[in-house]
Amino acid sequence: MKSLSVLAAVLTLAAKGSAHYTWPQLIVGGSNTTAWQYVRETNNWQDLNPMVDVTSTDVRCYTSLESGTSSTATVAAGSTVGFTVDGNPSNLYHPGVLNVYMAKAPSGTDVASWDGSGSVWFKIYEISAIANGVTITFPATGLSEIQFTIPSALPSGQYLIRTEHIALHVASSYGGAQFYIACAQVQVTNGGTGTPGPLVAFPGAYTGYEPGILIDIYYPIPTNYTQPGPPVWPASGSGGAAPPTSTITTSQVTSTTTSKVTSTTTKATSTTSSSTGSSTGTTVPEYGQCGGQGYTGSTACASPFTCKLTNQYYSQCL
Ligand SMILES: [Cu+2]
Repeated sequence: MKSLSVLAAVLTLAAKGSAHYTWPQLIVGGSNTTAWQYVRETNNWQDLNPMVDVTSTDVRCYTSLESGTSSTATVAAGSTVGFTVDGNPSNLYHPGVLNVYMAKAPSGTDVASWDGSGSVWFKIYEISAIANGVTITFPATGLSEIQFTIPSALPSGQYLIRTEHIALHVASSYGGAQFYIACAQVQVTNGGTGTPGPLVAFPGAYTGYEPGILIDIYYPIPTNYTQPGPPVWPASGSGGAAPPTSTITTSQVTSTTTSKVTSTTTKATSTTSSSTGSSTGTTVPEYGQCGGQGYTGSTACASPFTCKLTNQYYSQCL
């Protein structure tokens, strides 16, 4: 009972969410650009809070309280770009899924003065969930940046690139899914002759009732997952790098096969130790992630903090 009440308290804190994240930096040519230089400053640039109303215009770029413009970066079709995650901690620590969309500014319209309205958005990249009938895992969890390819078939021109992480930890009631959104402005050069699609509008693409948005990811554990939004363009998937599914090891899956949220309190150590620690030489600062299913970073907290379990997907240095 004691462990259950402690866990409930932790989950309540997590749901209130004093710490979330944003996408301030566009990554161009492998380098991080200045925060909010090419990414439109979002409403949550200071408080980091998510957008939760998919019927709001803010589901587009989340800029209603800001200027909604930035500088425009030049990127070549076929090149790799990305976004960094900033927050407390600076990674996608909530379990959830990721989509990246683009939209072409109408000819004659400077993308810096374009709001992205209309059925103009197509998806170029996604990191979905993996449900195998026993467990569900979220490979995007814990990423401190994402990188993806501008499709080489994309025609040259000015575009918005919209990234969204849909956090699903409290998504079992309508409006519970948390959208972490940002839009960057780019000028695509050396483009191709493709016709991107299917096209969707924001708002419009989501009702909030999609099975991948209105979902209890904990119990009963979903046996399948449907990624929100249209399929990735181009259909071959050549437009995006493969999702980091290879980081899900057999031992991690095995270690969670019997888990329910209410029974994982004593499993923090086994879950984190089964992660493939890629940076075990470093210590994690206060509030940083130190464990969880799919997490591959350091599990050692900086003194005097210790690694505390939030849920099967997230342990934090406190
Ligand atoms: Cu949060």
